[in-house]
Amino acid sequence: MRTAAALAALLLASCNAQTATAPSISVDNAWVRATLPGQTSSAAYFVIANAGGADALVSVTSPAGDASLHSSSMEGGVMRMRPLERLEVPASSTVSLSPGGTHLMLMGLKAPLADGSSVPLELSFAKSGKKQVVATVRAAGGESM
Ligand SMILES: [Cu+2]
Repeated sequence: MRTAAALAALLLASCNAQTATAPSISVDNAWVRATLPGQTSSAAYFVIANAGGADALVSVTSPAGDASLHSSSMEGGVMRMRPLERLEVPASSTVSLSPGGTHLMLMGLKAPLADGSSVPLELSFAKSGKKQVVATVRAAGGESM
């Protein structure tokens, strides 16, 4: 119930924020966690900066595997991940995907992701259209996704 209420508030906020100003989106610091032997999923992180009007990230695809947006939250001391249908990017804001928070899940990886290699991502925004991003693969500690 709390989630539904929060989502409703978010949708309302994004409607109110809608103006004639076009969004101005840039995506930086994209990286993907390197896989451990036998691991077929990973997560990608990046920072979306918006210097214009409100937009939303609606989907992501990658040739590396099946990409989907997830949110993470602590519930009773357990980290839970949930699929996210869209990620709102409010006007004049910066939205960060980072370990322990919102992330891009990569499942069914076709090949292991080695430290130093790169993974292409195609981000689709509701208003700004598609953006190509290259994420660097980094070996990172055992923190949660
Ligand atoms: Cu996830």
